[in-house]
Amino acid sequence: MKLCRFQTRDGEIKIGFVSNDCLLDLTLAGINQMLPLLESDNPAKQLTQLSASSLPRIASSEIKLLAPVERQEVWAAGVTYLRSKKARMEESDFSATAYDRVYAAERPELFFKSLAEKVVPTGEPVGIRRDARWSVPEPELALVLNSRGKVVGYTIGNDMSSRDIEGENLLYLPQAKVYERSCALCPWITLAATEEEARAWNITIEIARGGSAVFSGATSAGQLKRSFTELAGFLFRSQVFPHGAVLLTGTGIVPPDQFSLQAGDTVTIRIDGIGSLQNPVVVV
Ligand code: DO4
Ligand code: MG
Repeated sequence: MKLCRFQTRDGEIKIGFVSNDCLLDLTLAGINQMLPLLESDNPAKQLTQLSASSLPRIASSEIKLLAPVERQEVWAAGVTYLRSKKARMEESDFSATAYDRVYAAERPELFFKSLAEKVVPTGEPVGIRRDARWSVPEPELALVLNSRGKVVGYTIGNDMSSRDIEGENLLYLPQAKVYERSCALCPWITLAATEEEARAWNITIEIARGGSAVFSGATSAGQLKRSFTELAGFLFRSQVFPHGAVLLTGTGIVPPDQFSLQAGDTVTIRIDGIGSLQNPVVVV
């Protein structure tokens, strides 16, 4: 069961619901925003109680899919897969112990990634910094959390990163991670999946240049070292999110060191159980 936000040809923003492979407009059911729905402990139950047959079907050619965030802050966890720890320790002698320690520590690395209004939807360009030499996408399973820190759904995030800036000095992390067009989210929020089900999903990425694949990689969400409740619990410690939050859970796929994104590349990320996120790349 999936939810989305979409824009009609006359500019209206609406909430959609995928039922039996059909996209249904939830306006007639009185649902004009995602947040109140995500605030209920079981949005999927609320949606199954709707009479889907009475809701208008939407043709995907008639609408533009938006990022599935309204006022949520987007945060990210880091160094949660062995692959990410290894790559980062190689990228920086200077910070290698910090990555090693945080992978093993009780407290995870969590950092602010984006305001909702800055999130890039599928189809629109993600950015590589003009002052970076080494830029990569990070394909990540993202947890959709309500204001009580409960995981109510899942989406796909791309935590675009400047590896040379991060590698030069860990204090530059906010510049390596938070810049124009550095965060993209898939349009779909999958509801009603347990942590056990979500950990069985495969995560894949393909980067195309001039019509050919220049990098592809895969992992499983099951390789994530920390539990979803652990990550959400730390994010909500001494912190409030009145509109909920989206938490990217870290990357388990890192391209080889000689690879850097270029303007004109296309990044496609897929996660079983959710769908796909595809963005061209521009220099910002
Ligand atoms: O420590 C830097 C960021 C790590 C990260 O974004 C990841 O592992 O996905
Ligand atoms: Mg990341």
